[in-house]
Amino acid sequence: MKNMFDLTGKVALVTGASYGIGYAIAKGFAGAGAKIVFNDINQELVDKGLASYKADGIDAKGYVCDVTDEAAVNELVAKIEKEVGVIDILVNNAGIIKRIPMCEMSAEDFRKVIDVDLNAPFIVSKAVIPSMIKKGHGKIINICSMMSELGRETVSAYAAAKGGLKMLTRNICSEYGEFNIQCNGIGPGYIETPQTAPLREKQPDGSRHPFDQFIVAKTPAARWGKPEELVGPAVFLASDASNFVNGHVLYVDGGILAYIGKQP
Ligand code: NAP
Ligand code: GCO
Repeated sequence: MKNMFDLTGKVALVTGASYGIGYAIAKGFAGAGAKIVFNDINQELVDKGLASYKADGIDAKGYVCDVTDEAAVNELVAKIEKEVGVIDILVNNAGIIKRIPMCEMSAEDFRKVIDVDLNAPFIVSKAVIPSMIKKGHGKIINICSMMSELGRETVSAYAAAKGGLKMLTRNICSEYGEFNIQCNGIGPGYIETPQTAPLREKQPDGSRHPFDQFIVAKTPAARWGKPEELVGPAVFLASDASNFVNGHVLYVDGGILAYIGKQP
């Protein structure tokens, strides 16, 4: 069983992995034996990530790269292949969210979210697939969302992107499965990271944020998830244990998608 989940000898690129979900997944991959490579949008974040990986005893390599810049991504992949090796596992994790009511959102802001959360996974996947085909195997994991399935107020761009990312996942599966490339998604529920910090802020009177209370009532586990709880599913989808799993989105949500919500 252990060999089935072993990532020894594999090169894993996790985008936007200086902290948050990407960092937790990369740390978990390292624990399973993978060589970790990550990028982030600026040197300060890359340095912050490198310090964290080092403190955790992980010899990661970090690069500055904006995942929406196709030329920069192609240069990044070529540099990784030269300095580390062919990428065996790609996690399209980098992402942003803008919480703005749709009719107040500018088209520019809408496009920015689509660019990072949907166009970038296309760009990075397109950059790594040719070498995966030559090598005879590859794993691509797209970090989707509850919003790949559900909408809510103020997240129109994010939901459109994450819904598209679910279908991009299925299409990469369809187009490249014959080359022994498995492309799956992970759909985290509500996870405690900087991205969701505004939704969990204590109120001036010390009470919990209304959205925090709402999510706890909507989640059978009655709590937010932790980034570390995505590691097991990610290692599964990155390992030989999932060689016949393709085009699937694995929701790691404490049961939200199965539950109507606790009666007030
Ligand atoms: P996060 O804390 O905001 O981290 C996202 C990372 O991506 C940051 O390091 C960010 O750098 C980086 N990034 C953003 N734009 C980038 C770009 N253009 N190029 C390179 N790196 C870029 O987010 P998170 O909560 O860890 O979420 C990670 C992924 O999980 C995202 O795709 C998110 O949509 C998804 N997700 C999160 C949750 C949740 O509850 N937290 C649930 C479901 C899905 P900066 O600091 O410069 O922005
Ligand atoms: C929001 C949250 C969510 C989470 C995640 C849920 O504003 O609703 O940010 O979108 O980030 O995507 O799966």
